[in-house]
Amino acid sequence: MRIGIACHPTFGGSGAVAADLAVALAERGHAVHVFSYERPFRLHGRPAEAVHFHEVEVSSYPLFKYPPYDLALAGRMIDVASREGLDVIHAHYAIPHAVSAYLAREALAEGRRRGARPPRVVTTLHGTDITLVGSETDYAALTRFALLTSDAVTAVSRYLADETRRVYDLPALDIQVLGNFLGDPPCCCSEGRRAEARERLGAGDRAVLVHASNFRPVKRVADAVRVLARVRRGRAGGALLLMMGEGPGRAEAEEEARALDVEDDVRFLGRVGEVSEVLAAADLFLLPSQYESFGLAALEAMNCGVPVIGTAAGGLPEVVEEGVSGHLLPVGDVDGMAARALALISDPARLEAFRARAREAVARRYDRDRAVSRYEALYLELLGRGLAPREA
Ligand code: GMT
Repeated sequence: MRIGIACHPTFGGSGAVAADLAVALAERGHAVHVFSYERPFRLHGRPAEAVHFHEVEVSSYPLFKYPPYDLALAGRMIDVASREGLDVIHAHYAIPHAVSAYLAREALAEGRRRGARPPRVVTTLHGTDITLVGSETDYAALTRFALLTSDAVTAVSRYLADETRRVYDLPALDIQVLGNFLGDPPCCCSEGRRAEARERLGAGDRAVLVHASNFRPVKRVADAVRVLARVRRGRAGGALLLMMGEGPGRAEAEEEARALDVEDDVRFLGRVGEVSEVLAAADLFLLPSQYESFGLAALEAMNCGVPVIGTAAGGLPEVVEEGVSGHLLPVGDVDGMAARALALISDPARLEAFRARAREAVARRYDRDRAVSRYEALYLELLGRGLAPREA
């Protein structure tokens, strides 16, 4: 198949999943074209011929105070589809990708008279494209339209599928739940790797807690600092919190660390290209989010055998099993999170059991090959189905 994938290129789960899917599909022999305004970070270091990357350039004509990226993206899709004959355009994160893909498909449908077949549009919802950006702004009507006119819609969790139907009042909308997966995840579980990482990161005797996110308000990063302060107080050897990522919540988290007098035990590492190099040192992963549609960061931690202390919100309970691969507490319950964390790290046998079960859950439920096959099957089904009902 000839597959186009549109995604946000920045650090973040949707771009990571889209790029990993692109690589996996290319490995299976498909011609894969990725569209974005810059090369997604997960494609860095991949040979250019493995996945064709198309940078979307936005015209800077002086008339445009806001150059129209969405139209430029649609135009690039049309251009590539006209030359390469795309079978499918897969939009990751509804805004603006699903709308641009719709425009491209409609424009290309015009070319059918000359024998070309317009691509099928698959939209994958990742979370805030529905729960925040899509539903609470002027984008809502267009997001709803994009959902209705996509040839297939997928969501990364049951929670997100249900939430989409509820928010947009589309109770019968067909949404396939296709969970995320990890692209060629490195192994970070050996004792040697753990000792090396703890030494490199200066952990000493301290328990190591790790957080990774884009530090947006929904992540509640200051709660991670509050949990660290409580764990540190409750444990003789102390505790260290390693914060990976950047974003608007960083200043608040730094302020909280100062206010709680734990600055020496909270380290902000900024964006980290290979998170497993930090996760290798971790005892626990903290994800105190307001909600997560899925929580790819939790999956990465579990893959490294790091149990998750998080919130029972959104789709996170579909990924982290309470009492098995971690503990999920009510949003904001930092005392509860700290108590669970302390109980786990002070019981090495129990911690080890959680570690093993976290790794096992990733291998059993989030297998890369199986996840990629499900997307592949969806594309094939759409192509075999003939024209979408709307066009029949
Ligand atoms: O919306 C965001 O904060 C970013 C978005 C992304 O692009 O990383 O995250 C969402 O998609 C991820 C990949 O499917 C999920 O793992 C995250 O849970 C989800 N974020 C939220 O729901 C807050």
